[in-house]
Amino acid sequence: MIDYLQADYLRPNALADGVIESTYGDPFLADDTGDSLENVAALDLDALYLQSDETMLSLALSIAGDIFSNRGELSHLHGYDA
Ligand SMILES: [Ca+2]
Repeated sequence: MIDYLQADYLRPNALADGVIESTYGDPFLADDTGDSLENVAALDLDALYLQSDETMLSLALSIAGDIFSNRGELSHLHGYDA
């Protein structure tokens, strides 16, 4: 039996809440919008943010569309245009 639930995982200090915190600063990468695969806005990367410390690398991204508007089609929402 793998006892992964008892592992002492590192956890971020701030839980993801859908808001890109100011601590991320300026985007590491900014991308044009309107250039996604099959014009699916939920796949259209707008910006990628990174921050790190001694133990963690965190990333956040903004996309042009509403990823939740594509419920039922989420099986293909794993590619980005960057
Ligand atoms: Ca884009």
